[in-house]
Amino acid sequence: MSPIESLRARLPDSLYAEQQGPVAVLRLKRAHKRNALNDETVLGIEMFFTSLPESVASVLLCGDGEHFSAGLDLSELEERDIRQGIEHSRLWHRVFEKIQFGKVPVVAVLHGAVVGGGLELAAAAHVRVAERSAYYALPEGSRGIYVGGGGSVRLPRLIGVARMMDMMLTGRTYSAEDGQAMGLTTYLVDDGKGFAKGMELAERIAANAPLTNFAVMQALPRIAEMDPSSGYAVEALMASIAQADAEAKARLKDFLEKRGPKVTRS
Ligand code: 1HE
Repeated sequence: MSPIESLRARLPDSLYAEQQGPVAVLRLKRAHKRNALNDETVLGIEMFFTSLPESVASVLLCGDGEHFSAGLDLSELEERDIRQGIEHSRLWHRVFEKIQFGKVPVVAVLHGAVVGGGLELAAAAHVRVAERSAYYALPEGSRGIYVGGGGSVRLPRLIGVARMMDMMLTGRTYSAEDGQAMGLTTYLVDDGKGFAKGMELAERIAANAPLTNFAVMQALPRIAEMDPSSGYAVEALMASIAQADAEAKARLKDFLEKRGPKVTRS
């Protein structure tokens, strides 16, 4: 059994993992419940991101069926008291941190409903691709609850406090085009084309020097939160560590000896 097959065997039925070259694909596979995220699925996501085979250099996250994810499984919400509610939210924080600050970059392909906890999950990825069918909402307000999967932290950094406030207070839905215009996604493709685009990007990411991917994932978001003078200091350290790596030296040599790729227009 290959490493990805043995990982797949440990995942719940609501998730499916496969590997294409250096890219591991994690598919939400609970379309009959619109990929709603129950505890079993959230724990499975954690297992996936903490057990990635060594040969994996990037991840593609996508969903089966008509929708990326309907968010929190509302049928599990009823019985929780305050303490259990806090623990549940902290569980999501722990798991989504393992996506954002895990081992490899994650490309999320979004389509259909990307709502509530589904949008929070998407926000933990590093690159987001939307198909035109995608739409975004935070229906927590209308359900009498509040985001609990890190949405208050990640979403304002992506779309701003004002937009998130509007979404939560008025139930506003944003279209795929809106999401693209506001920077929530950085690629917008026709329906049915998201997986191929996401795979192309994930393969490109996987071909980067591992230390560069580390720096972009781990240092960039932290530097962006620092005061500028601390940020410059950490950036200088990160830059010097990255450039001292043998992989960087080999790539620079390739370019200088006319073997490396040139930057091209898209
Ligand atoms: C669900 C869920 C769910 C669907 N939990 N079971 N999220 C929401 O408030 C979104 C709720 N869902 C919807 O608004 C709609 O289902 C969709 C727009 C996503 C899709 O509509 P549609 O017509 O394709 O599907 P459906 O008929 O509404 O649902 C199909 C089944 O999925 C149905 O179950 P069935 O047994 O009757 O077939 C639905 O009950 C089930 N289903 N969504 C449980 N979310 C860490 S805090 C995060 C807080 C949140 O995420 S709050 C936002 C929750």
